[in-house]
Amino acid sequence: MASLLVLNGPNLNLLGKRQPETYGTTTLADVEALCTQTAADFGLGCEFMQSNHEGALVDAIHGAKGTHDALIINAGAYTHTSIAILDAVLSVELPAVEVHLSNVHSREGFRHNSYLAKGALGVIAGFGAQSYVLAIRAMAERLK
Ligand code: CA2
Repeated sequence: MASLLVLNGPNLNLLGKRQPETYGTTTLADVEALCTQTAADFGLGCEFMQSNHEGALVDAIHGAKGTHDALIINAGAYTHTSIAILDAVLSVELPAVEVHLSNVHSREGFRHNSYLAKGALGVIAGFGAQSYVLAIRAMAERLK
């Protein structure tokens, strides 16, 4: 069975607990359950993790090689700053989709650049937790 690693970056552990006007009331545990169910619907395994630390995210991406077949990544604010995460994605040569809960392009200018996008097959943003569902669906098609 092919397997996905769904990675979440800094502050996403606060989802559903703070700033509901921006990020909604769905918790990260809800997002994990949705991802696990969606992956299973497509016959895929799913590991889900979150870290507030850039190096831990880099380590998780390295660890995915040989364990998982594809990456779904919401790198949070590191999307806009981290060449290290981009380099990690490029180094493992696994297909990756970048996801965001919010529409980063309708927000502040500093959220418009994504280093990570340069290593991603595509980017899905603005659909809340459904962004993850759409990303898993797109990846499932790619892995067929
Ligand atoms: O829209 C997204 O998914 C983001 O990746 C979320 C990041 C933000 O820096 C990106 O530009 C877009 C921020 C995640 C912060 O999550 C929180 C959730 C609840 C309360 C506070 C922060």
